[in-house]
Amino acid sequence: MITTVTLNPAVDKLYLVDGVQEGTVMRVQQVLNTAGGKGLNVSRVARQLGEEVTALSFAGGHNGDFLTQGLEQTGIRSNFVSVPGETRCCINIRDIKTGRHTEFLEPGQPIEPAAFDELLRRYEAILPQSKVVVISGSTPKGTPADFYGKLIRLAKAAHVPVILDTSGAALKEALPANPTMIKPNREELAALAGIDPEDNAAILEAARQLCRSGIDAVVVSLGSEGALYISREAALRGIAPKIDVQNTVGCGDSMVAGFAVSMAKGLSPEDALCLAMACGAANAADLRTGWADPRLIEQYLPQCQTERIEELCW
Ligand code: TA6
Repeated sequence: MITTVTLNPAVDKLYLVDGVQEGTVMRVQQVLNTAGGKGLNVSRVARQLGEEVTALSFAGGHNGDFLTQGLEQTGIRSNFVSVPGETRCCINIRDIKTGRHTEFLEPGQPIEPAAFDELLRRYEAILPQSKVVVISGSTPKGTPADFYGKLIRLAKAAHVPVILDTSGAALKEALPANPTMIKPNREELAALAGIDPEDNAAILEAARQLCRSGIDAVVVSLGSEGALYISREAALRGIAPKIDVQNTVGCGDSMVAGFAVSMAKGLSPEDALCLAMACGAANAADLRTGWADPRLIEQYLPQCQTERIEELCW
């Protein structure tokens, strides 16, 4: 079983708008609501890949009910701590004319200490049945300092590998706990390391430095350019298939799901990177957020390639 932790879940709202014009009134052509926040997207795609998944999270109000019901319909075990207030919404506007996406991410309601204690209790209870833990997304107000660090240390003490996908202060604070894998995108890694996001050599070196400091693997997602997989043993560049992009939101989460399933199955770094890219491509080819149709994954998998990289050639 894969266990996901989402401290800041959301109802993801996708708005399709025919020509976004700032400062005007616009009619939305179509709305798609999905159970979201990064970890819930990971949960859905890991389930689509055939894994048993338990999603640990917080749920409040009508939005919280929408999340738990939405997940259960897809066969994911939702283990949500009830909290007062309303779970947040995140809005993703796709301009039909340009294909560009604009996102508005609400901060999420503050969470009380007792709810964190309850989530921790449930986490410790399901850890022994977990093959992999995935911790994803931003942290809501009220998150105890080093909460991600604590989750990582508990998993590692139980010999369960942990993937951490977060950014900013939450990422920086959790790094000393040495998650098994992290998956920053180019900008997130550059912000962490204080480097230019366009400087490929610096990106590579920053990923290598993180591996030297104790993280087993650093995956840098590069959008349509694919991804890098850096560990102490391997430095790989993944080349993603060319597709007709419908929705870029949730591609990183879909990649994380691919890696989580690969870890659970013990796949090689090359195969894991290909599966992750195929999941990301399947998400991008679909309007739904955090949705990777297994038929598309199968179609894209043979089109994914990896190559070993040397410092000078990337
Ligand atoms: O990765 C996409 C996404 O998961 C959206 O579904 C949206 O809910 C958002 O990211 C949340 O990100 P955050 O970092 O605030 O947890």
